[in-house]
Amino acid sequence: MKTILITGAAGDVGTHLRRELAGKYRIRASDLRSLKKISSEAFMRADISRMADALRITRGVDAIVHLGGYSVEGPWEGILSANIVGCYNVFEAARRNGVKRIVFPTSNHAVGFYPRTQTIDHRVYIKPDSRYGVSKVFGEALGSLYADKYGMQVFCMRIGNVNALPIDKRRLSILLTPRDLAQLVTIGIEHPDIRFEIVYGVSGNKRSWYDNSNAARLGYRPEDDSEEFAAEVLAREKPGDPVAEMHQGGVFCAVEGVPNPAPLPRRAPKAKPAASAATGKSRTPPMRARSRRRRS
Ligand code: 15L
Repeated sequence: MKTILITGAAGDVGTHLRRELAGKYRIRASDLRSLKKISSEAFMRADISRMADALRITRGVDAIVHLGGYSVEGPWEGILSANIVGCYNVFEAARRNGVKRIVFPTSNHAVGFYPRTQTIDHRVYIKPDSRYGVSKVFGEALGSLYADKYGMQVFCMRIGNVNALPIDKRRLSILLTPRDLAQLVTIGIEHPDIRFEIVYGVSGNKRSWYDNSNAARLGYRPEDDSEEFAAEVLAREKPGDPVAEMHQGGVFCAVEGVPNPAPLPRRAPKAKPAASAATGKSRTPPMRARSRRRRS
């Protein structure tokens, strides 16, 4: 069984992923914060803005899923240390420790200034919508460098919004359910031909504004589509800032700080249970109201 390191493991995305991948990989979870462990999981507390910590947590693993860092728009100092210095440290520590495979969850905010009327693929020029988006572009660029120069295998997923269900109109286009996330991450860890790839981390949403043919080429077959929740989501949608409404990145295009996204409605609609392509069975608990945290 492969050992994988998940940085930022205490965050929302990390928590979904650890649950989905439990039993499939030996998981080493790492975060700045302490974490309620899943059984048989190892936990290492670490501050990735320190190279010594990055070296310690990346030693002896087969692959890294690097979720750690700021997960929304925020002050430059925080983004600089967590997402620029921290991201560099994780790539460089992986190289020094001989870890070849990195799955890098970048973000829709690397290209958030594209208009919602445009369908974009993985080859478009970057259009970050925030300092956070710029930091994700930095991570993609670093991945490209480490692939070309040091032969690392880097799988970048421009993630939309990881959630069991869409929380608003924009998220109808960018929802990524936990089991689809797990399927994509598994491709990133296992696919034999990855050198450097960019895909979109979204479910098979009817309203998607991405041409995700690169993910499909690598075998991604999303199981979920936000559309079944569209009527309910649209019924409660209120008009927003016109700049946010026009662009894929939404409010990230219009403001200086983004509280991590709107909490789910108190009563969420029921999910249809189904098997996970990545794991054989879904470990996703029933959809329920959840609050959001700031870091992943
Ligand atoms: C992201 O990149 C964030 O990590 C996540 O918290 C959401 O804000 C998401 O984008 C989004 O666009 O909804």
